[in-house]
Amino acid sequence: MASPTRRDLFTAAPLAVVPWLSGQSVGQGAEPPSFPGLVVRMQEPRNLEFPISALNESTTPSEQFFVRSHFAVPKIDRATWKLKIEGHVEKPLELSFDDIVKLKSVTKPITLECAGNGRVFLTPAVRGLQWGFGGVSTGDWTGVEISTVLEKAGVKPGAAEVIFVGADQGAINSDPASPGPIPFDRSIPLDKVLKPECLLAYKLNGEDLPTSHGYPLRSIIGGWYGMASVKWLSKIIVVNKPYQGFWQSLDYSYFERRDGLPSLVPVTAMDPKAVIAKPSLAEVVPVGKAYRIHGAAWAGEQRVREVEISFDAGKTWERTRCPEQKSPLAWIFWEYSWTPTARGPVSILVRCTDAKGSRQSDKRDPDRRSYRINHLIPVEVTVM
Ligand SMILES: Nc1nc2c(c(=O)[nH]1)N[C@H]1C(S)=C(S)[C@@H](COP(=O)(O)O)O[C@H]1N2
Ligand SMILES: [Mo]
Repeated sequence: MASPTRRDLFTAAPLAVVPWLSGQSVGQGAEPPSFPGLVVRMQEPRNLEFPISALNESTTPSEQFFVRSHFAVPKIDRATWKLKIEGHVEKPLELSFDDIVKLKSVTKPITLECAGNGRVFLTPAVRGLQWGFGGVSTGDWTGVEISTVLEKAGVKPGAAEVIFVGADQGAINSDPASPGPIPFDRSIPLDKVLKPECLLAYKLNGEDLPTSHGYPLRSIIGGWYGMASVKWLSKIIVVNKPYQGFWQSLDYSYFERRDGLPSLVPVTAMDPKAVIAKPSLAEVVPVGKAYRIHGAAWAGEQRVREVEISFDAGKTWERTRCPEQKSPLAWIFWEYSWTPTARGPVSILVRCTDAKGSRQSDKRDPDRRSYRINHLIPVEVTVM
């Protein structure tokens, strides 16, 4: 076993009694990072939200990265663990962890957002984890391009999708229920999975994957909502027909209108979204002084074209300062210098437009069920 990561130390004890430990730096006189802590969205299995007001590094520190787990974290011994690659391939494989790290590796910053991020803002309220703005984080992921491993196995002609299976499992008893215990899994169409943003990742921010983020190996499907990136990988199955597993049919699916009829399709790429880190809801902002409003924006497989801000419920919009996005896969930080001139309540809106012109809407589309939540959410503050 590798030495415990900071996340291991952190999750080993109840949140409330864990002092802020920064691994190696403890005892070396280094300043511990200042961070308001994670928000518990579910105790067991542990699901944790990144408090968006703490946003200040474009790569989220590993111990602050949001956690979304449907089942208990599986115990895996990396020394005996194997990744199976089977199905519609010329040569089924069983790779050890050492086999995988010997392959050519890449490191990329990639943003993961849970498809239910922002669910607490839905009215009427719906079931599911009540995420605020922070079911999203960006990591520096190191691993092997999935195409490298699929090439070794030799994908047979006619392959359509690749299923990624996690080692975690359990039964979902709430409606819709699973047919008994099932693993967490997800298929990805072949044309997406062969792209360079699709990785088998074994490091987050330069260290072994923390247990809660998929140790020892997970898939990362850049540009897509988090449910596509399977943690604690155990098996990869190449299939010649679309897979309709629980996590992409009953769960994580939405209605697409085809010929005027609603048809259920799996959730895939992240929609354009801008979030405000500061000010927070109900913050008091001083009148007559410049205040730096800032936040993040991302648009899945597209680049962010612009982030705009409105102080009059969307009647007029102004551009924020927004750097050019180098890769669509990682969020960018935007900012706006605001000098409020009058006291009183102010409602702030931001909206993101992607390179294809797709823009956040002020209305919630009910066809999206409880996923893909990117309609405009005001942040109300008081100028005093
Ligand atoms: N094996 C497994 N993989 C999983 C999940 C899970 O419960 N089990 N949750 C998925 C969901 S819904 C999300 S949003 C991301 C969250 O990744 P993180 O916990 O590293 O932030 O993991 C995905 N991969
Ligand atoms: Mo998710």
